[in-house]
Formats: sequence, structure tokens, C-alpha cells
Amino acid sequence: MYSLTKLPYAFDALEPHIDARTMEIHHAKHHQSYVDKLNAALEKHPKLQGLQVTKLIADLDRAPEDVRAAVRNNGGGVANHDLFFAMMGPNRGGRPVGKLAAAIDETFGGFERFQQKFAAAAAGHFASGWAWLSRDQNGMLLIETTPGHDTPLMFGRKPILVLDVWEHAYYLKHQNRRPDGIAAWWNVLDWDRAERNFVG
Ligand code: MN3
Repeated sequence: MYSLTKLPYAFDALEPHIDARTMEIHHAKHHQSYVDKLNAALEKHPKLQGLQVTKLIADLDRAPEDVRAAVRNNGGGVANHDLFFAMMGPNRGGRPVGKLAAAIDETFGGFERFQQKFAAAAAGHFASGWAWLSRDQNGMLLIETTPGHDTPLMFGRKPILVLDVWEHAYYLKHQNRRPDGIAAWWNVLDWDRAERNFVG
């Protein structure tokens, strides 16, 4: 059985950038529901329950056809939220560090250019989904977005940064203004974790 990963900080720890009510509903309701629905989908497939959720969704062909869509949606929901919540924290933000900082400079021509490109991709993604900085199999960085709860892991790429652009991630505070939610997120982003994702 999968279980909800605990938040490593309090619901109000990301204030004023991300409000406590949004964090509480996002984690205790939305994230929890993906965990519950994933468990329900795998009730009749106990072998799959032993896999790490990132392994489960990286190889969807392993999931029987009758539950594959449910595993894709809810397994993706679990894995993406696990990473998203783990990569934020109080007293974070700032700029990339280490090898990732150098790779961002080289690939995008500087951090500010990268930020603009990433924010534009995230803001421009139609409907629900996620924005990512990923590393492909050749080690190259790329910005991409995915619909629903799809993840670069499904395409053999490694997530380095992840941003939730579903309305539930920002609507209470920012309503229709997704770009404001994106701008707030940079202030809580954990670049040390991003560096570990990149070099790991
Ligand atoms: Mn979400």
C-alpha cells in the first residue's frame, strides 16, 4: 500500500509566498486522494504495490490494462506531488547552485533567461498539468510541460525541478492569475535539492 508522504514543514511555513490554506487542501485533500485512488486501483494487483511509485509510472506497460489509466493518473499524482512538496521549504529561493547553476547558464544563457522561459512555459500550459526542468538521456537540460499528472519519467527523462500548474495549486490566493502563483514559487524553491536531483 502507498501512503501519503508527510510534509517536511508546517502548512503555514511557506507564507507569505504560498498560503497555509492552499497547502493544507493541496496536501491533505488532493495529494491524499491520489494516494487513496492509486491504492484502490492496485487492490487486485498486489505485486505492483511493492514498487516505488516512480518506478511504477516510469514503466506503465507493467500495469494491467484495466488499471493502467488509473495508475497513470494517480501514480503520477502521487509521484509528482511527493517531489513538488519536497522541493519547497521556508527560507529557500535564491539562485541555482553547483553544477546545475553552470548547466543552466550554459543551456539557457543565464538564470534570469531560464526563469523567464520556465515561467512562460508554465503559464502557457493549457489546463491542468506540470512544468519541469528535466535532464534527458544525453545529460541535456530542457524545459517541458506535461498534461494531467504525466511526468518526464514516462519518457526516460529525469525531473530536476517541478511546478504544479493545476488550479488547485494557486486558485485560493491568486484565482485566475497563474503567473502570480509561478512568481511566488521561486521564493520557496529548494535549489540544493535541485542540485542533488541533477548530479544524482
Ligand atoms: Mn497538485
